[in-house]
Formats: sequence, structure tokens, C-alpha cells
Amino acid sequence: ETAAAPHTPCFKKLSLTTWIFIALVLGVVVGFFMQGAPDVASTYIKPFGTIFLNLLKFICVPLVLFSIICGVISLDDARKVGSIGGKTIVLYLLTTVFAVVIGLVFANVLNVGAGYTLSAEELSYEAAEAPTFMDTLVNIFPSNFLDPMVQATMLQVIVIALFFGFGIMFVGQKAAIVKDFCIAMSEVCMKVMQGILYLAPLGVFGLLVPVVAINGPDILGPLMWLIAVMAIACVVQVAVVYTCLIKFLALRSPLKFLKGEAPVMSFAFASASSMGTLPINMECAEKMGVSKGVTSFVLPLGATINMDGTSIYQGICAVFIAQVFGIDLSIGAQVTIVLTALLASIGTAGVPGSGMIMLALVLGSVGLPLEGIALVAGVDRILDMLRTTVNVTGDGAVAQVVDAMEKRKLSKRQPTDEGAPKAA
Ligand code: DAS
Repeated sequence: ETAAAPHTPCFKKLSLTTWIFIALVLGVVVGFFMQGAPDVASTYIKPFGTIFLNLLKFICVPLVLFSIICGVISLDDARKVGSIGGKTIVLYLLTTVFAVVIGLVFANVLNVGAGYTLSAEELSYEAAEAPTFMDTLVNIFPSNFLDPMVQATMLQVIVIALFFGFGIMFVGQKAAIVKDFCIAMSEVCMKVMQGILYLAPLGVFGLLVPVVAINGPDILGPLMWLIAVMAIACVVQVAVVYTCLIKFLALRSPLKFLKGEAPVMSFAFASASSMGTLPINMECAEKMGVSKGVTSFVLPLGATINMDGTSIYQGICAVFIAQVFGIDLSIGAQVTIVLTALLASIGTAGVPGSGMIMLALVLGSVGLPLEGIALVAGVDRILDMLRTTVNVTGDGAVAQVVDAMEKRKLSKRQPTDEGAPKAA
């Protein structure tokens, strides 16, 4: 007699995504019914959201520090693989800059958060004078090693991570123990972050209920519009930036690429995890003719440091939060967002929810209130599915370009058959 399979309670079968969606719906419903008692929502429910936000802020510094150090160390292979590495890094940086700019342009042009200002109670945040670009440039560089960690001055934490990452890389073998420590710590921080993200349903519920109870369900309108603007910007990034890359640099068919990349995009959308999608991205790239040498370097590196969708998300959410809090973002501040989102994308882990953690970094860099994360946390999973899809598609597009360039270079070096010297 076959042993009865152990009964798994249905709630254990639900994925984190499902739990977050349940928390989202419950948060809206409970918030709706608590409009008559917003103080109760703020006193007894909001703390659970605050705890979740505090945990995100707590893990942000070590996660950014060690994942950027590891991101830089992984470039060491780029140095070793020579031209493939150089092309890959330049293309990744370029697509990320395009992504942030597209995010900012659409956020401003489509007024992602305008028409809605949070009630006075929510404006606990005093709009600090947005720093000028030059101030930001000077303030990027730390004058102390520990203070940026303690104060979570994220741009300075990133600069420290970049300096130490390159330091470890150039010291080489003598720094092997430091390199191993940083790689281990990056893994530990990612595991801690994943643990924190298991609290996301509770956090989303705790954040959303008081927002809906105090502001009424019409806050949902701007959140739906936020998702729509994000989706539009993501489609533009894929349909314009990646299509141009494939057509004009890889000299290949964009439609053929998108067809071959469809399984990758679907899995990324469902899983919201670049790391989880990496094996499928590598398999599809090879099926589309990309050489193993290129896929085995370009795609793992991309899943680690190339997050174009996340960069779009950072730009759009920063403008959304600024507009909802009635804060004008100067051009200097928006340029700072481009820089920070670019650097943050290197430190964003390819796992669900990591972009929201990095949003704290971007908001902090231009003096925006981190409480704004409470607004977008409720729909973050939907935004994450969109941004992860773009992240992996960008990796796949760059792999096509690097592969095509390498093959063109090789064919120029090897005389063609008719020109080849006759075999002896
Ligand atoms: N979900 C992350 C990824 O896997 C991206 C993010 O959270 O921004 O790429």
C-alpha cells in the first residue's frame, strides 16, 4: 500500500508572490473599512510596516557594500577575458543609463504621481532643500570609513565599496582572504535579505492599511498609474533600446531575438528573479546561436550587475514619491538619480524585492523621504515582475551584441575559405 503522501497544508503551498498579493488586497480592504478609525490603523497596524521598512534599511548598507565589492571583483574576469569583458561592461553601463533616463522622462512627461498629495498627517517629512548637483558630487566622496555606514549615506557606501572592490582586484592573490570574506558576506547578506522579504506580506499589509485608512482608496489610482507608467517605460526599453542594439550592433533580427527570448521573459515575469532565470537565459541564448564563451561570462555578470528594469523603477518611483510629497526634483537631483540608480543597479541582487531595498538608497541620495517606500511597497511585487523581465532581456540583448562582435572580429582574422592557403 503506498504510504499516503504527507498532507501539506494549502497555505504552505502558496508562493511568496501569492502571499504578497493577498496582503495587498487585504490591506486595501481593511484600510477601506478603517477609514473611520485611521488612528487605530496608524497605532496598531502601521508599526508592522515600520518594522519591515526598518529591516530593509538595516540590510541595505551591508548588502550594497558587499554586493558592489563582489560586483567589482567579478569584473576581474572581465579583465581576463579581455575584449569580451570590455564590450560587456560598456554595453551594460550604456543600457542602464538609457534605462534610468527613459524612466525619468516617462515619469515626468506622464506625471506619474502628480494630482495626488499625501494628507498633512503623512507629510511628517520636512522637505529638505534638494542638494545641488555639485554638492552631491562632493558629498559622494567619504571623509570617513565608518560614518557613511552608520549614517547609511548610501552614495558614500557605494564609493567605499568601489574603491575596496578595485583594491582587492588589483592586490590579487594576497587579498584572496578578503575576497573570500566579501563573497561570503555578500551571500550572507543576500540570505538575510531573502529572510526579511519573507516578512513582505506582513510589511505590505502594515504599510498599506494606514495609507488607505488615512487617504482613502483614491490612493490606489496613483498606484495603478505608477504601474502603467512603469509598464510603458519597460516596453520602450525593450522595443527601442534592445531592438536598436540587436539590429544595429548585432546586425541580427530583433523579432527573432524577442521570439527566442520569450521563455526567459515569461519566467522572469513569473519569478521576479534574475538569478532564478539565469539558467533559462543561458539555454535560450545558446539556442539562438550565442557562443558558450559569451553566454558563460556575459549572462552571469548581467544577472549580477546589469539591472536596467530596476533602474527604470528607481527613476520612476523617485519622481512618483517626490510628486506625491509635493517636492520639486531639480535637474541636478534627477542627474543624481541617474548616477545613483546606475550604481545601485550594480549592487541590486538578482532576487525578488531587492530593487525596493535599493530604492532607499536612491531616495536618500536626493533627500526624499524613505516613508515614500511605504506607498510603493504595496505594489512592489507587480513592479518587480516588470523590472526583472527587462533586467534579463537586457542581459540577453547584450550577449547577442557581444557574440556578434566577437564573431565578426574572428572572421576578419581568419582568411575566408577561397582566400585560405591551399592545404599542403
Ligand atoms: N527582482 C530583481 C531581479 O531579480 C530586480 C529587483 O528587485 O529590482 O532582477
